[in-house]
Amino acid sequence: MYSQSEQCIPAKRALITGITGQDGLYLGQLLATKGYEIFGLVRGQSNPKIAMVEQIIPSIQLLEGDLRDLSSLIGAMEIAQPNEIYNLGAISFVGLSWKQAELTGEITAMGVLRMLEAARIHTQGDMSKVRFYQASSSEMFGKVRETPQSETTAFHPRSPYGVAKTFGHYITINYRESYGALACSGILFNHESPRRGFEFVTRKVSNAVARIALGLQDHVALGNLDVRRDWGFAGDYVEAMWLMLQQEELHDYVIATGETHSIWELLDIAFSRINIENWQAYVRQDPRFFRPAEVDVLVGDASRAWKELGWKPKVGFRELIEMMVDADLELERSKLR
Ligand code: GDR
Repeated sequence: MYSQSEQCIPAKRALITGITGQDGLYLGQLLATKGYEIFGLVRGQSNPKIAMVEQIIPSIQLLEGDLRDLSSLIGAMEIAQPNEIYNLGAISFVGLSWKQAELTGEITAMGVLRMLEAARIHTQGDMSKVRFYQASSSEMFGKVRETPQSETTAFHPRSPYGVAKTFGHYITINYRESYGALACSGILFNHESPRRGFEFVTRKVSNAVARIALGLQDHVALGNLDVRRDWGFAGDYVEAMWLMLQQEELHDYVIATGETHSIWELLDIAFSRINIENWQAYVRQDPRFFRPAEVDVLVGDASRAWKELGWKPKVGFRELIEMMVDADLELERSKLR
C-alpha cells in the first residue's frame, strides 16, 4: 500500500542512447529497479537487437533515432520528456576507429553535440530542465602524462576514437559553461562483463578459453600482450553514472578500480579457470590485432568519486574474468545442446 505522498510523485523518466550495448542494458536494468520510466533510442525498426533489449528490460519503451540525425533526437526527446539523458551511444571499438575514422567522428564526437543541441532545443534553451550524462573514456588519456590518471590529468588521445571522445568530453563541459546545462561526463576506464562484445580483448579471451575447454577451438590470436588496463565490472560502473546525475552540482568523475593488469595476467586467470596453467601453446600473436598507435598502460585514480559519490567497485579483476569464462562456458555448452 502506497501513502498519498508516494502516489503523487511521478516516476522519473530517462532516455538512454546506446541501449543495445553492454552499458545500456545494465543501466536500463538499474533504472528499472529504481522505478524509472525508461526510453531507449535504437537505430532502424528492424534492428536485430530489439528483442534482446525487451527481454532484459521488459518495461523499456524503444524510440527510433540516430545520432547522425538531429531532428530524430529532438523527436525522441519530445516523446520521452526525459528528466535524465544518458548518452552512451558511440562507435566504441577503438581498433575499428582507424578503419572508419570519419564515421567515428560523426557518431562518437558529433553525436554528442547533436544530443546536447537536441536537449537545448527541446528545453527551449533552459538546459537546467534536464540532466545529461556523457560517456567519456580513459582512452582520452592515451599517451599518459601522469600515473594514476585523475580528473585533472591532461589528455593525449592515441586513436580516432580517443580524439572523438575528447571532443565529446569538452563539448559537454562547454554546454555546462555556456548554457548552464546540467551536464557531466564520467571518464570510465575499461569495464567488462559477460555482455561485452566479442571484439574486445577480455571477451575474446573468455570466449576462446571456453571454446578451447570444449574442444571447439585450438587457439586464440591476439595482438600486443604487454599492454595494461584498469578493468572493472560494467554492472558496478553504471551505478556511478546514475550517482553522478543525482548530485546537486554536477561534476566530471574518473571511474576506475585503481588496479592495472596486463593481458598476460588476463590469460593466466582465464586459462586457470579451465585448469590449464601453461597456456602458451594456445595463444598466437597476430600482427592484424596490433594497433597503429597503442595506449600502453592505464590506471585510474577514482578517489574523487569514492569521496563525493560514495562509489566503489565491488567486483575484482579475478572475479570478473572468472565470471566471464563461466558465462561463456554456459553459452557455448547451450549451443551444443
Ligand atoms: P580498449 O579495449 O581499446 O581499451 O577500449 P579492448 O578490449 O579492445 O583493448 C584493450 C587492449 O588490449 C589490446 N589487445 C587486443 N584488443 C583487442 N580488442 N583484440 C585483441 O586481439 C587484442 N590483443 C591485444 C589492445 O591493443 C588494447 O591495448 C575499451 C572500449 O570499451 C572503449 O570504448 C572504452 O572507451 C575503453 O575501453 C575505456
